Amino acid sequence: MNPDASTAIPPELIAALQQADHVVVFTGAGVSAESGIPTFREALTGLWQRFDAEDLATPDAFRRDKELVWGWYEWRRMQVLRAQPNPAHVAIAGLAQLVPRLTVVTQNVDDLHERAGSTEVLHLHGSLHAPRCFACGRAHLLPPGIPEEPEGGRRLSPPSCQHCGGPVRPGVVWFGEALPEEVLDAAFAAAEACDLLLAIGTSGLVHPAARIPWLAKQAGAKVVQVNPTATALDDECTWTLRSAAGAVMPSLLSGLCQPK
Ligand code: BV8
Ligand code: ZN
Repeated sequence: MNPDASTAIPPELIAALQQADHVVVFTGAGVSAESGIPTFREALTGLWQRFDAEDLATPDAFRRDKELVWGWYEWRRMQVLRAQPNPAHVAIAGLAQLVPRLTVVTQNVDDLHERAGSTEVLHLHGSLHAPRCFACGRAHLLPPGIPEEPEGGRRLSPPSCQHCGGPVRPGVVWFGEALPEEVLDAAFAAAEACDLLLAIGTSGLVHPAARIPWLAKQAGAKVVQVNPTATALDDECTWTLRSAAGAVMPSLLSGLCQPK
């Protein structure tokens, strides 16, 4: 049973962080929510309201209607470019200065961890900023700047690959696609080697990423969850901080800075 589902930071958690050699911070869409980036389910608003995420975030969806899918991702990329890292991203980058080693393993496709100063970041599901050709796989360089708010229905024709003329796709891992093997292996290895894993803003529904906290726990690490709502992880955690990440992560950091 989870001994402490509260927003106060248990002193034992601060002590565990002070003694940790390697911390893994595992994040989902919730860590970017306070930057104004809708979580995955919320991202289906407006034109995309009538779709399920799994209807748009798949190779078949792109084959069926590449303008609809490219329009959705360009809308999301525009939101990320307009957004700023929030106090949670900043606190996670600050935490890395206070422990011997910290690895960020994120399911998110934004670059807010990096823009907040995190340096060791593993992107399990790719990035909005790394589009590539759907046909030949070559990376595609997007024009600099923030894409204009697409007119009308937000359908956009994807650019064509300069090498083979194929359609350019978002650089994310879609449902039904394998995660990048070397990234997943590194994430699993970090989970199995760490002393403490912080799971922040994830519902823990998407596999194989959802295995990360369980691997850490099985290997003997303490697992801490930061989430305002209940998830499948609740009963597996040593501590649950029932709070928004942007509210509680700065307090965790300042607690760590107190003299031992
Ligand atoms: C694969 C990129 C095989 C795209 C994403 C085993 C069991 C069941 C299903 C499967 C399984 N194995 C595979 C599957 C199928 C599938 C899957 O997991 N389906 C789910 C829906 C059941 N998995 C796959 O298809 C994976 N591929 O397994 O391939 C294979 C192997 C070899 C060869 C070929 C194939 C690929 C999965 C990757 C999909 N791509 N993202 C894009 O972004 O468009 S996943 C996408 O959804 C996001 O990246 C995110 O990770 C995930 C969930 O989105 P959200 O719900 O928004 O976010 P999250 O879950 O993190 O929830 C938000 C949380 O934040 C909530 O709990 C909320 O309370 C909290 N919150 C809100 N505000 C705050 C907050 N917390 C803190 N502070 C706040 N302020
Ligand atoms: Zn190509």
